Amino acid sequence: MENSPLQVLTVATAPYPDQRPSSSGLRKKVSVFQFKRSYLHNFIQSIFSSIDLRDRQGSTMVVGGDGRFFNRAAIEVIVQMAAANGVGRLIIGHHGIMSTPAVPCVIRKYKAIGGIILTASHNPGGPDGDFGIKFNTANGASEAVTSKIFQISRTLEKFAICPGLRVDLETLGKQAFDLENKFKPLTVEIVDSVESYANLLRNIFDFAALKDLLSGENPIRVRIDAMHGVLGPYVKRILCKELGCPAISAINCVPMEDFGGQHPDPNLTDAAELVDSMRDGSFDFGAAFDGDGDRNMILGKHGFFVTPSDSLAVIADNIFCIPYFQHSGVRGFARSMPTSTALDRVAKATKIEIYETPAGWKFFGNLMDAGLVSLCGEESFGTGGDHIREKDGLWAVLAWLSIISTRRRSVEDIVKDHWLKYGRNYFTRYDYQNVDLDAVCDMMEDLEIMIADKTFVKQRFAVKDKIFQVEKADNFEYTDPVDSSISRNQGLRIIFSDGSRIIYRLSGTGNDGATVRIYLDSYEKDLLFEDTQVMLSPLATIALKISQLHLRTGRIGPSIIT
Ligand code: VG1
Ligand code: CO
Repeated sequence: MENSPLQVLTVATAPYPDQRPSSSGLRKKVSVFQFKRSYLHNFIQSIFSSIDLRDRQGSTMVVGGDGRFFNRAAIEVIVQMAAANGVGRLIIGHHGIMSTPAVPCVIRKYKAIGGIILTASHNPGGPDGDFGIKFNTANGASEAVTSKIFQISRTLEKFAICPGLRVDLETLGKQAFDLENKFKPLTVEIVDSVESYANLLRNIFDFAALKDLLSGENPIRVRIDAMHGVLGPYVKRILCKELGCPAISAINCVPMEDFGGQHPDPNLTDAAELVDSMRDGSFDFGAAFDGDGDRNMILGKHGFFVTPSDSLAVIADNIFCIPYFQHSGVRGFARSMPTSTALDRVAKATKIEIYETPAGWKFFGNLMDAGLVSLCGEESFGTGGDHIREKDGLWAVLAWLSIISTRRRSVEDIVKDHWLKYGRNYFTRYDYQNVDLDAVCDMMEDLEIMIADKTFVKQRFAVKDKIFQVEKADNFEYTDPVDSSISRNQGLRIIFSDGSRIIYRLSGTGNDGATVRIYLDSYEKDLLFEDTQVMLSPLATIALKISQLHLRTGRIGPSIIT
C-alpha cells in the first residue's frame, strides 16, 4: 500500500463570509478551525488558489507554526492539500514548529514562493484558545495578497485534497509521495529552522563581541523569557549554547501547546514572572517574546521598562552598533501610526527619511522591498530590520546587546541618555477588551463625525493647568508610496498643537468581542523622568471625555494598560 500512488479528491464546499485576514492573518477560536465543517480547508484552498497556477505547479513552499494546540492537525491537512494543489516541495519545521521570523529566512534559503504560518501570535492557546493562519510570499505579507485570498474565500465551492497522505513531522530529512496519474509527486523536507535562523543572525551581528559581553571576563547577566512560545529552542541554541549565557538566563523555554495557560504576550502584565525576577537587581538585561517569536519586550536592571517606541528610537540612534547596517547602510526608518514620534526626532537629527504606516507589519514590506526603509517598529512590541519581512524578537534582543556591548552602558543609562539628547515621548496604550462591538462601532462613527467637523480644529481642551488645542484630526489614511494603493479607516487621530496625540483604533487581532485601543503620546523637552501615567493623565481625561467610552461600554477602566 505504501508505494501505491495516492488518490486526489475534489470536495464540494460552501464559502464562509468571515475569512478576511486582519492585521496579521486569519485569527479565530480553535474550535472554529477544528469543528466548523471545512473551515480550515476553505481558507487553505483560498491561499493556494490565490497563487497563479503556473507559479504554484511544482513550486516550493514553507510551512511552520508556533506549536500551539491544533498546529499539527492543521499541518497534516495543509500537506494533503498542497499535494493536491500541485505544490512540488514543502519545507516544514521539525515537529511542525518554526518561529514567525524564521519562516521568511527559510523561504529565502530554499527559494520558496511563500510560506504558511500557523499562529495566533500573542493570543492565548489551547483547545479553548485561538488559532491563526497567515500567508507570506517571498516578500512577506501584503495587503494585495491578503485581500485576494479573502475575495476567493467568499465564493469558494470546492477544494482539492489528498486524504491518504500521512506526513511524519518528527524525522528530519526528505519524504516523497507519489500521486495518482496526472499529478506530480510531492517531496516533503523536515528541516531544523533554528540552524537556518541562527545563520541569518550570525551574518547580521558580531557574535564574537556578543559572546564576550555575555560570557567573557566581565559578563552581563541576562534573563530571557520565551513564555512557553516557539522561541525556547532558539534562545537555548543561540543565546545559551552559542553565546554562552548560563542556563539560568533562559526561562519558560519549553514550547507548550497552551503556553502554560498564560497569554504569551511580552508586556509588563503578562510577563510578570520575568519582571519580578529582575526586581532585586540580579540581572542586568531582560527580555520576553510572544508565542510566535516576533514581538519583544526589553527590560534593564531592576526591571527598568523600555517602551517599544523608545526601543525603536534608541536602536535607530545607535544603528551603526549593528554590523549589518555598517555594511548595508541605512535607507530609511518607518513606524506604524500609533507608535510614538520618538523615532521621528532621530530621523530628523540624522536626516534619514521616515515613513508612517497603518498598524500591522504588512505595510512595511513594500517599503523594504523598494529599498526605502531599513528599520521599522510598532508600539505593540514589534521591532525589526530589512533582513526579513517580519518583526523579529530575537533580532531586537541582539540589537540591544550590540548597543550595550559597543557603548558599555546599562539599558537605563542608554535610554536616559536618549531622552537627554532628544527629549522624551511619554506613551501609553489603553486596551478595552471584549467590549460590545455595536457600542464601539457607534462610538467610532460618532467620534469621526465630531472630529471631521470644521469647528473641531482649533478647539481647546483644559484639564487642570494644561490646555490642549486641536491642530489636526482625521481618520488615518495611507497611500503606499511604492504601489500607490490606499488603505482607509486606519484609526482616528487627534493631534494637538504641542504635538501630543490621541488615537482610537479597533483591534484586528482580538477574538472575544471587540477590542478598542486608545493610544496617548506626548512630548516633553525638560520633564524627563516623571511617571508615564501621571504625565499622560490629562490626555487620558480628554480621550475618555470626548469618546464617552466608559458610558458606552459600561466599563470603568481599561482591561490592560501598556
Ligand atoms: C496588533 C498590533 C499591531 C500588530 C498586530 C500583529 O494588531 O496593534 O501593531 O502588528 O497586532 O502582531 P491590532 O489590530 O490587534 O491592534 V502579532 O505579534 O499578533 O503578529
Ligand atoms: Co506575534
